[in-house]
Amino acid sequence: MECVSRLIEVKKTGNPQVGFLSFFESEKDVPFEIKRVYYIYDVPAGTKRGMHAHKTLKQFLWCPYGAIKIVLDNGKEKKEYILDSPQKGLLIVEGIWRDMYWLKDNSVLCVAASDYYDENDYIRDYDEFLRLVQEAYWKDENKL
Ligand code: T46
Repeated sequence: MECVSRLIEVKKTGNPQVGFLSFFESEKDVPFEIKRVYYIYDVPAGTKRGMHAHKTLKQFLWCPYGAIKIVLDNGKEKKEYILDSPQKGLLIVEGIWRDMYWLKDNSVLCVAASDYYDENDYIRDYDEFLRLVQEAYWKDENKL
């Protein structure tokens, strides 16, 4: 599976009478082994989070409730996604700066990650991120 940041449709089963169930599987629907899951909640509308990139981490984001705008930036171009449906998942590969904007109160952001938490994997300084892009720290240019 090509490792490019992109939307991935999450499968669903069910019907309006009993409701729906959505699911995805590690290394099948999401192109990495999932080692960690976390979620962000009770966030007021208008909040901006993120503002960092990862050296190696790949992540899969979905919003089961509410609406969240995600802006991805590979240091050369930016692309915007709205996660506003439980069927929309967003794959973010390594070397991508991300900003997340809560569009509605209490929107929930869920994340499946390719590795355990490690603060050393974060790049939280945008100038440092741009420098690493210029130095081709990520060998394959991370397309959006
Ligand atoms: C990302 C976006 C989508 C932990 O202790 N363990 C964890 O697994 C995580 C994810 C975070 N933390 C700590 C680190 C910080 O002290 O929780 C605090 C808040 O993290 P941060 O400010 O990085 O949160 P966001 O919402 O800006 O970013 C998070 C993830 O950290 C990040 O990897 O890509 O969600």
